[in-house]
Amino acid sequence: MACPKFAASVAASNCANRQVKILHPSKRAVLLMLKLYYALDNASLILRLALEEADVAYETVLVDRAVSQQRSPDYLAINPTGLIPSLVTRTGTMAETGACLLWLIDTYREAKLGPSQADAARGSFLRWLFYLSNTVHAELTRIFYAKRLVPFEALSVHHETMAKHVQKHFGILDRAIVAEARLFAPPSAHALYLGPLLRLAALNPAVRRRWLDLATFPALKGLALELETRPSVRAAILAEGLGDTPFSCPSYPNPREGSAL
Ligand SMILES: N[C@@H](CCC(=O)N[C@@H](CS)C(=O)NCC(=O)O)C(=O)O
Repeated sequence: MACPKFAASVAASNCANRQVKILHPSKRAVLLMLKLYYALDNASLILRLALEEADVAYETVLVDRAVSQQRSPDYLAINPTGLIPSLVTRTGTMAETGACLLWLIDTYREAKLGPSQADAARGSFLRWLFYLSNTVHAELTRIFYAKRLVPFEALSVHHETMAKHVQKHFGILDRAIVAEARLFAPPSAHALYLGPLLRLAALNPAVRRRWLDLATFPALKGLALELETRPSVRAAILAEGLGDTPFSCPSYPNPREGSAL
């Protein structure tokens, strides 16, 4: 998720996925399979990993951020927040990464993305899922979108403050991975969420420098390395040009077609 600075980079895609024109809901034909609205190296990567883990048929629709397609009337009809990802299912259109993950967890039980409602670990699992979604992910985006949030002269202080916040969250998660290993072990949705968040954090400088040292968070680093051995990640690497170590030692994507900005 090479967020800032790469918005305008539209290279020839080696992406294996079919790209489909965004259609207004009223024009859509009956859906035969899940449809992921994505942009290369955006938060949609999290759902791509979950779909791959679930081994379910899905198609992808590129939301072309180079032309701000996420703000087009047709995309806003799918997701009024104008954010990526969105997921079209046979029971309706969804958005918000955490909500989509929860739906996938409960719909594709055999994928073991998370505990069932009957499992005693469900409460703790949900606690961390919501923390990832409403705190860690949300605060990370305040680093990427700093220019939308604060005036130019406040950027530096804003970056420093938010970087400290996110580092504190990663510290909490580093300890939780050790204390509640079963909840976080791949293919847990937590792992699928955390890998791409680590990538986002590593590739997006706060105060014009890389600010995240994964060596400081050994459990997170171990989780990233374990994740990278999974076929779901290999499939995502192929589709989005993420390089061999997309989470433990990320580099900017090739093709650099998308942006989280
Ligand atoms: N709360 C949303 C956040 C998703 C998000 O921030 N998506 C970014 C890409 S990583 C986006 O769509 N940005 C487009 C924009 O802000 O215009 C979720 O959990 O799905």
